[in-house]
Amino acid sequence: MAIKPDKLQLAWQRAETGIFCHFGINTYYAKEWSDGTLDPCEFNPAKLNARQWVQTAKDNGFKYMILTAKHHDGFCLWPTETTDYSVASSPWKDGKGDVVAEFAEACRELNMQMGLYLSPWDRHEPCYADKEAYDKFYERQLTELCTKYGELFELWFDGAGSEGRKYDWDSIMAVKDKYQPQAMIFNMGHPTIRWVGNEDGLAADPCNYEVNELSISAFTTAREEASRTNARIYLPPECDVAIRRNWFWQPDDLDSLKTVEHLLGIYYRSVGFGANLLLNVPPNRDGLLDENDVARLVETTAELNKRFAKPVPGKIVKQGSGYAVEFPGNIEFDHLVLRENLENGQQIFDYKIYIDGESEPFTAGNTIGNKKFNVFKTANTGKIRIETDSECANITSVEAFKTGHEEFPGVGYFLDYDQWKKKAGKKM
Ligand code: FUL
Repeated sequence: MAIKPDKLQLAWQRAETGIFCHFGINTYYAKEWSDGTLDPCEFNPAKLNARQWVQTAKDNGFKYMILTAKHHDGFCLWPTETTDYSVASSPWKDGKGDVVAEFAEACRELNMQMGLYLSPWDRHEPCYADKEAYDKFYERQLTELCTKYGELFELWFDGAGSEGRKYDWDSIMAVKDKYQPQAMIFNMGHPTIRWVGNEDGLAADPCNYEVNELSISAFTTAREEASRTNARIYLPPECDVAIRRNWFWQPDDLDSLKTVEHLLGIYYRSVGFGANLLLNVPPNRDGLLDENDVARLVETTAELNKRFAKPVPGKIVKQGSGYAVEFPGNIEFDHLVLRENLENGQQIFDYKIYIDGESEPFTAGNTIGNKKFNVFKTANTGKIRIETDSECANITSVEAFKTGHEEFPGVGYFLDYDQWKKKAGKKM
């Protein structure tokens, strides 16, 4: 029996894409990780405009955003009562500013679903060494974030640096359950969604929503139980990836800004493989998204819109474990986008697609899930047949597209990636 997702998980899966914003003290010292000793005197995003972040995400079709309220260095983007290592000790707005509040307000105004990242690992806070004291400290920080800024769509618990550390997740999760019961929980505590297992933004086929273990970070092979009972649970994956080499804005990594082809490849292999995509586009030292990153996003969106502007929906008639799909007349198409009804859990693990009357499939795959892209040499027909391994499944939509792109984008990159993955023994 497949495990059923709850309504919140389904809504999260339907959101499909989010923008990640890594911003903090690191932004001002060209660092990716810092140890909690960097002086807040450099933090001064004089032109900070969270509306620009949110409008950019919205204009490019992203449905949620996540801001690093506190990264591993412990520096807080809101004036917390738990520590003075925060914006309150910076020159920005004479220590009276609150980045989380500005972000929350922009999300509210522009109707964007908002999420926050709160690193469990804290390299500044002296009480981190005292497990019990730190659990309380962390609960207080989470309480502030859960009570002061409105409704949260997702809470991001990054496992990096926490390998082997046991937190009192029952108490920490009680804070979330009390104040933000609807928020998705990324990967730690009592997770409702999971890390895909790499930071390249890539899922794989099959893309399984049911698991009983997960990797907490890229720096350990230790796998944690997904649930305390070790039962299989429904945990759809989120694929996080940075638009450049680094997560925080850096002055010297523009050369690594991903190409349109690369970003499309990531989209095909995350959203197009049934996972969510969380693309990091970091605010710079002015407190604005970098114009180069924004321009690249806009180009990528334009290409996606061009490819997927004109769906031809198929009429679906279910026949046992198969489906007869009829288009309005003979059409040419090189992409098929399928969706499965997930209300009763994930059901399809093998499918083949045929031109009606033919015995050899022209495309095939494993899972369908929230969304599945199939890319192939241009087909020309009005009728196709889909065979699956599940009688109780329901394919809810089949859309054909003529994109003019028969090649899976970024083929070279993906071949290399697969080889790299094999070598590194990565599991996705
Ligand atoms: C990792 C962190 O160590 C990186 O700095 C970044 O935040 C990334 C999203 O997750 O685990």
